[in-house]
Amino acid sequence: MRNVHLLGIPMDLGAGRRGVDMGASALRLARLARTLETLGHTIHDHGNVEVAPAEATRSPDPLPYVDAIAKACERTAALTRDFPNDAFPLFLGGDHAISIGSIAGVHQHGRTGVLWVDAHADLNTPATSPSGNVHGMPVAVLLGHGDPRLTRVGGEEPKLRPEDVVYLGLRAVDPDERTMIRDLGIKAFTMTDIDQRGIADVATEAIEHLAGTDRLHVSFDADVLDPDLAPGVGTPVPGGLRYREAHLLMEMLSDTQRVTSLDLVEVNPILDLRNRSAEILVEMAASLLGKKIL
Ligand SMILES: [Mn+2]
Repeated sequence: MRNVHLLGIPMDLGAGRRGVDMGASALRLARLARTLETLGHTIHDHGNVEVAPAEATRSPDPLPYVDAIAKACERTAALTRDFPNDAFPLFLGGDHAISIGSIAGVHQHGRTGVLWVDAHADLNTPATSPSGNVHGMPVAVLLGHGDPRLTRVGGEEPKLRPEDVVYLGLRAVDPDERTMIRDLGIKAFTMTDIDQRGIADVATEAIEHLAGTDRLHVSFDADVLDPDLAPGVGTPVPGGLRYREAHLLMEMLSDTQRVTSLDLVEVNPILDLRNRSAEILVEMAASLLGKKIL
């Protein structure tokens, strides 16, 4: 049983569409804490990190919200650094830029491998990004590439090594990101791999690839799920993970007993249907934290 430390980061400054700042509330309303307590875990809810509202922080910078994003991520990293070493931090986004802070924080507790479960690679830099939205950049930032105001969150050093990152569920990758995945040698499993090999086989190889790190962080973007299943996401892409594929991945990760922290990001209640997407993400967290069918 784990000491689960919840931290909300109600931020939509990295996204192109507004509303994912309400994702943390939606996940709490979907009975996240109660569900995990029922499994026997102890919940420590640290509330939400302060995030400046978009209207108050927009600047003429090419990345108009970069200072506010950096500040919220810095706060996230600092709080996480102070969690006990055996804590299981669970971060409630917010858009995916929050992972710049969450992973900078958990990395202070040991070398961290990351399973990036996402339709997108989030590997753009300001030079390559078609949109300029920071939620498309967190993996690049954590590897040490991009705007220095972001790469230095939680310390100057890169927080991740390319060999410690695995993508799962990719299906919308920009040309420059494709080049960067190849150049850096990042392990990546696309939806095509999952279609051809099955999720069990892919999950097994992903987990094996990340066997060498002290910690294992799962960064779960709601848009990895098929939009028919989870419509309440900022950037829906057809052809995503089905219900049982996603659960089996979580169950297999749980069985390894190696996962030490989790992000749940990109739930957009404005686009959702009766909080369905948040409820599915709570189910995912439960499966990752030990919920079994039998
Ligand atoms: Mn993402």
